[in-house]
Amino acid sequence: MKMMKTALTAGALALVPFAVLAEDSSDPIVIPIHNWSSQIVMSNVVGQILEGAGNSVEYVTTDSQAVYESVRLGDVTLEMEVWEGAFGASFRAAMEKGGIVDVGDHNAVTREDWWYPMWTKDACPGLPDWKALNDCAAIFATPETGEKGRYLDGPVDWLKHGAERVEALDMNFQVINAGSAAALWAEIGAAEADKKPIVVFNWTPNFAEAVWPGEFVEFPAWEEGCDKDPAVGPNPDALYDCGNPATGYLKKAAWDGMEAKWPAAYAILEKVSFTNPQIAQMAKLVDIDELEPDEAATAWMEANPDVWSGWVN
Ligand code: TMO
Repeated sequence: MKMMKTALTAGALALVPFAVLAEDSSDPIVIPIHNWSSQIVMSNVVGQILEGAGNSVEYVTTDSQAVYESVRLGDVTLEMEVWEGAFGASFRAAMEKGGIVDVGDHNAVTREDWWYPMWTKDACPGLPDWKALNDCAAIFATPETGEKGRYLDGPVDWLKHGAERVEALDMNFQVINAGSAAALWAEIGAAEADKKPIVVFNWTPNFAEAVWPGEFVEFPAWEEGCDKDPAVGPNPDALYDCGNPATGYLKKAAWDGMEAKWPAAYAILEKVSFTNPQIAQMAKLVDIDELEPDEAATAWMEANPDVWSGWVN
């Protein structure tokens, strides 16, 4: 936008529609950061793209559910990873209240659910069926969970409703929440040497799929309303008696004032779209290669200029 202004004479300017001339505010675009690596790196990639386009950017660490209220109120400007399974409910609730816009889908298909590394299947051959998993509960028992199988769920703010699902499907499992994503990877890594059967929360796209072949547990298929209407799903009296969406979306969202305040940045955000392999690669740069998120973003951009340069021009 700035370049266009200096390149045009005053006479030509008068002919250009106002909207084209509107310049982005110099106020910082506030980008929220959460607690899994692809989101952190992707947010830094988009932040660096916007800085390259002349915007000012600020990062804030926020709760991954409360962020939808923050976007709606304009306290943060956008959200780069709206995962249908974990955040669909909070996103829909914010959309109903107003103030947040759906800025479109990444070219990605997501899944988040109970998952096991493939060696677990040797000890429980009926997998991936959830009933077979339940029949094998004893092989997942630990001192911490007594007779019950241990399921290591994600950090609480991902609101996976693991305990409600165990209750709704009458499963012989106890749900433990991991303190961080790193605790999930540590659990898988520790089980690997002895090929100990484990079941943990995991998702795709993620770096983990390239490191540990595995499968998602097949629960009763997700149906719209499974988290709102007890009648939906196999247990007529319970919510959360379904798996998460097996082919979920990954959306971008923004404060509905963003387009007017930062029109050029908003136009870039509309074009941004990452694929499953690109997102898995962003996570790998942090979780395997141990780069800092801002370094990972820079490295990713240097390796993939053809992916993002077209979004800026
Ligand atoms: C929200 N997450 C991708 C960690 O499932």
